[in-house]
Amino acid sequence: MSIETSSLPIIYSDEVATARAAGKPIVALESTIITHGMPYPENVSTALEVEDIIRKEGACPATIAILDGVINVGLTTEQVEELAQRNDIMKLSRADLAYALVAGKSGSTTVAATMICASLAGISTFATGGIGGVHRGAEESFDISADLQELAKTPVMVVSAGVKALLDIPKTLEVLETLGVPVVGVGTDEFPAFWSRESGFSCPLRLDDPKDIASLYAMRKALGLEGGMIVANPVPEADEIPRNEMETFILEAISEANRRSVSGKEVTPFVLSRIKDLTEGDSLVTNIALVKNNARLAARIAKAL
Ligand code: PSU
Ligand code: MN
Repeated sequence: MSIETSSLPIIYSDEVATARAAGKPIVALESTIITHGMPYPENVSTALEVEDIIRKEGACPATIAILDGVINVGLTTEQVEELAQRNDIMKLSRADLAYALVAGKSGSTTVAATMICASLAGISTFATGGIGGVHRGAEESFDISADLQELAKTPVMVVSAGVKALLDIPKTLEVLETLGVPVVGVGTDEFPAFWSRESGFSCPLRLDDPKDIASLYAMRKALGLEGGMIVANPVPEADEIPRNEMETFILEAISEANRRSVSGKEVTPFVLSRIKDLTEGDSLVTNIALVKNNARLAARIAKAL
């Protein structure tokens, strides 16, 4: 533990440093999706392809992770490869981010931790797959993702395909409303359910133009409102798995998690991986498609900002 607590251990990749100096739009990307969200080698190919989509749109990608106690904003291909293959990487959120820095650990950043690091780096736009939320059965388990509180506090726009349908979607929407987090649908009146375009619940707000989304973010800042926003971008029709089809697999995966007493941070990775097996890989194909779709929109919003 040799890191001075008074100075912030943060470094930028050459690409991100150059973009910052030039005032070029930057899009943050999380790394938990690489270490805990997708299997190898799809996690690597997806991470690198998502970065390329952002570059093609004229913005700079900044994948964020903690490597040996240092916040890295922007990773090299080698660093992504290494993260994706190691199995000793912590899954970091608000509660343990500082611990990893002080203890010199390596960890991937969840939506919450990525928002914190992006905000420190002055990045306002972030693309992911789906944010964490209120788990089904939360009235017993109390399992509510720290991502929701982070959205209430940290001024970063998170582009996501709604929330994973394995969560309790109406409870998640209720908590977001309580916390004062705008949930903005793009091209839809319905809140999307990750693998499916529809959840059966409507989206509180709607804006279809990236410019308007950027204006909403600016208006919240002007009003002095803290916190971020959710930009809910449904998976493209060609890639979706319909809701009723997914529900069978979700119920099966959750009941298996309960039987095996999976809890805490392990729940989301366990259920995602079981769903992938139950769908014979189809859920992963959809997951990859929706992340790419979110990256494209995030780049457009970052440019408009
Ligand atoms: N979206 C995905 N795959 C993931 C995640 C999101 O497509 O693996 C991760 C994100 O990092 C999110 C985390 O912050 O799952 C939520 O974990 P939990 O439910 O334990 O808070
Ligand atoms: Mn949890």
